[in-house]
Amino acid sequence: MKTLTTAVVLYLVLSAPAWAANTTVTLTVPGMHCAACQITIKKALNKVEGVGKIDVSFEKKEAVVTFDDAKTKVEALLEATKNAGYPSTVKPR
Ligand SMILES: [Cu+2]
Repeated sequence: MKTLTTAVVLYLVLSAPAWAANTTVTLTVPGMHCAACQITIKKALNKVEGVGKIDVSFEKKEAVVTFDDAKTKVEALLEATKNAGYPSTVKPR
């Protein structure tokens, strides 16, 4: 049952709201370990449509991304870092 609950929560979190707004998420990127990784990740996220501010910290292994949720969604951000070679997850608030 726990898996089902998680799936429902994820669905609610990830499903697009009826209004458009800038959303900020913090992505945890465990594979990021130096300034070069930081740049690669930032570039990858920059290519995603609707992405605004990107703050990547290799020290924290985190990327804080602000995006227009009418144009993109969290999955696209996760996909972008994964395709760049850095799988990431959403850090719970
Ligand atoms: Cu590196």
